[in-house]
Amino acid sequence: MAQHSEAVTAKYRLDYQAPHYLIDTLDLDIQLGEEQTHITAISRVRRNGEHNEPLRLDGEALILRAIAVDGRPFADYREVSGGLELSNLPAEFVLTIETEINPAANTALEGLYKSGDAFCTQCEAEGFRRITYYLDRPDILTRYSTRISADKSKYPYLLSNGNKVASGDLDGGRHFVQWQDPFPKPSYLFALVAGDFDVLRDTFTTRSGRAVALELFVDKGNLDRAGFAMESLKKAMKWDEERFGLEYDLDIYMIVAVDFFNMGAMENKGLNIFNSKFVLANPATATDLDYHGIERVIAHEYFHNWTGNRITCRDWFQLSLKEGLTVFRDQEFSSDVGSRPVNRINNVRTMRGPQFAEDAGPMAHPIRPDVVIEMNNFYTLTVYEKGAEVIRMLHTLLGEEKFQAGMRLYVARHDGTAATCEDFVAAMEEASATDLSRFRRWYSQSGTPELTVRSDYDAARQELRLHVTQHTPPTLDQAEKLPLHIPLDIELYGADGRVLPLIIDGQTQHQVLDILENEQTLVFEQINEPPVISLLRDFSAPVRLDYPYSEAELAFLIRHARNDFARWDAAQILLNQAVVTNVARVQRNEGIHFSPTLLASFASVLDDERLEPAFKAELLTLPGEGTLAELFEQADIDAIHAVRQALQQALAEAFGPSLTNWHARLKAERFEISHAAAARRALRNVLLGYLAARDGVGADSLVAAQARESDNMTDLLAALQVANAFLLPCREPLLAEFERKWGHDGLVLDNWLRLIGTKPADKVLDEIKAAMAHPTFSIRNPNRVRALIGSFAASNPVQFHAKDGSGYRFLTDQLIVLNEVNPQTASRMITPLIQFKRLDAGRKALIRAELARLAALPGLAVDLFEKIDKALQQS
Ligand code: B3K
Ligand code: ZN
Repeated sequence: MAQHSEAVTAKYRLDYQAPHYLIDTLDLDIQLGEEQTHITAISRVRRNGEHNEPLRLDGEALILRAIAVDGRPFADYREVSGGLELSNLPAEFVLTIETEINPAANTALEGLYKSGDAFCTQCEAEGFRRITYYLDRPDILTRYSTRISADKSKYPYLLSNGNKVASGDLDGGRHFVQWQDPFPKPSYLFALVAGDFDVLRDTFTTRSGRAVALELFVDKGNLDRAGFAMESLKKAMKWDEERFGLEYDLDIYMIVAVDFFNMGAMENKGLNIFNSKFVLANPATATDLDYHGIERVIAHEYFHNWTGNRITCRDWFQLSLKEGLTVFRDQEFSSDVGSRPVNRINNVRTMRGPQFAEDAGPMAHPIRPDVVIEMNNFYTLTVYEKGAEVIRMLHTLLGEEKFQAGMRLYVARHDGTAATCEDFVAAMEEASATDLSRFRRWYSQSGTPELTVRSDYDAARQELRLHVTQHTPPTLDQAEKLPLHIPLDIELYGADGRVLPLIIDGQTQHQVLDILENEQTLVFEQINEPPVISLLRDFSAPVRLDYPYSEAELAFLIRHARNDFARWDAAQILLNQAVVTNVARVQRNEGIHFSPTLLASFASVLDDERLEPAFKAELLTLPGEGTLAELFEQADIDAIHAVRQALQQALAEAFGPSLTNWHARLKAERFEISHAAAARRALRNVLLGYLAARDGVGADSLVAAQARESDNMTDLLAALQVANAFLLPCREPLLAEFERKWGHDGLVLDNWLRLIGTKPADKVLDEIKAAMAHPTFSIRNPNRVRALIGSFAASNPVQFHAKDGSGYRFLTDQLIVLNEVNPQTASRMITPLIQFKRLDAGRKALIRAELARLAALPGLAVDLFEKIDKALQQS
């Protein structure tokens, strides 16, 4: 996170060069002090090949104290921008570098910093260079030995990667611990933690019979919130053995929860560091969604031990090699241990909402980017979520068995190395004997493809012809687009709901068809009635689908499709069509109107006794306003909001007495953590929203009662969300009660901050500013900032996009502060200001003025510079 005043340099994927030097071992001696931490780094360095190149080490915000080569002071170096350059070195040597840093002043939360009373690190992507001068790139694999010393009473636990090999007391009330990591690793996986914690201990026995010690470190007093994370870890370890045949490799696995963290968690070898949000939970403090997040993130970081740590990335352009694959793995885990359709639906929601918006916006990039200024800007929905969709397409094309054969080949070939995306695809291709040449374009092409399908049924020939065209609109980073290999999963239904066989050229087809060209016609034979077509089942490719479904066909699919996802998807299309039609009506000053087919379809969903409650809850959850905005070339924020509200009310009325009956049938039971119990809560809380939509005043006492009588955070928060969304009279007293009870607890208070940030009312900025003065709020804590300011910008569209520009101005003011405090958090929060393509001219002009204000900041961080620069290039 260099400042922009230091030259901004873009790096290009194709410029990759093997390192000039290699580092075999690194011995670190870290003497911790809040304002002065002293680091001695001793590395065994080896020249890589024959050359006379200098050794260029990365370093940022370091004070250099001494350099020695082979034990003698070394003078042949110079400080260059972003590091040190050492010349005239022998072919092999021992390099000793002493540096000093100030962890207490590090509010960027990158490198070594203080989180509350503890020290911790975050080195991915390029944070290690803020600890010592080093070859801070992922293809330098080194054996680490780390000696940490600190005040013993304040920091009784001193942790690092690998195994503890020595410890002891020192003079002056200090002590030390020495760690040895047997696995060579890149610097981004280095970790250190020092502090006083409560520890939850357990063990896991691997399938080959090795006992692994599991240790979970939490702030004192939080042990009662650690159990679920530990159970999730053991579940993930077992699942990875069973489904992927991958076993843990060290004798100890540690997780530390900290309050100040820029993202979710970090997979450092043997010592994961977690945002406490993804560890701490008990029924009184965490919602079902929080529990799900913990299970998922704990698993994700664990899965990185193989896909990320044992096999890492050659360079950062290959980030999706570990992230896309690991997200795919965590999605499969969640689906195997929970509901597959519900997980798929939520992953697809992320794709169609924020990922499609990113892919259409100024930061559009392929899952393997070609050019990067600030690497931290590329931990994106595209690299992670679309990256996982690309892996999923491989899985769909090859099937589980061949996919796993590909995984085995990939691991066998690349274990212990830094690999590329191409290495992964090549292993999949070879192990499955499948031609993936065109498929590879998913790695190099950005933007969301549009798949247009038109059908014609020929009764005389008993043929159904599907005309399929694909087209990827140009993106800011790439004008020309090529046809991709798109797996299209389809099913055909007869009028009675029967599945019709797919026969092409006399051959029965598998239901996943290969679309490879810009235009293709598929001819299905022996079709003796005009069928209903279920297209892109399970979202078999990350594309936008254009097919002119009639309402009757969609109603049919909601009822008859065999696949739950397809039923949900048909319901979404039906809703989307209604929203698009009605937004146009509002713009023509005509009344909003929903068709009887739509209303009846949803009414029968509610009444359907066979539907799983969790799935029913998803079917009845309306798409968010951000996702709806993606349906329009130009999105009318206010009209979309009005139509969505009217839709919820119309559905609530269409449900008739069933709504109250179902709500009553699902009445609250004693809290239990299980998927079945969470499903009932989810459905009941969706219905509570409809009850408020139908009759706000009437629902007020029901909502207040639920809030006051609930024995768990899920039901309490659901009631508060309804009170907030419909501005019910009980909103104010309930929020005040919540603050009185939880005001001291940042993680729980985040829910309160989010309610304020998303309050759909004109004076919301006053309330947000008041909340910023709450003693538990701190601009230095990314969780607090995201909960209050981030939720306003991302999830309060009408207020954020207020026509007077007040929302834009407020966010910009906060970004100016965050630019100094924490550029990574600033850069994540700027998203709603740079994705303005779908807005009207007036709002665009207001946003441009704010971006210009930011661009002119002295000391603008490169993180923000990169995004603003691109945003201003949009038309
Ligand atoms: N690998 C980390 C993310 C690091 C982000 C650096 N800005 C967490 C994860 O994806 O598992
Ligand atoms: Zn990850």
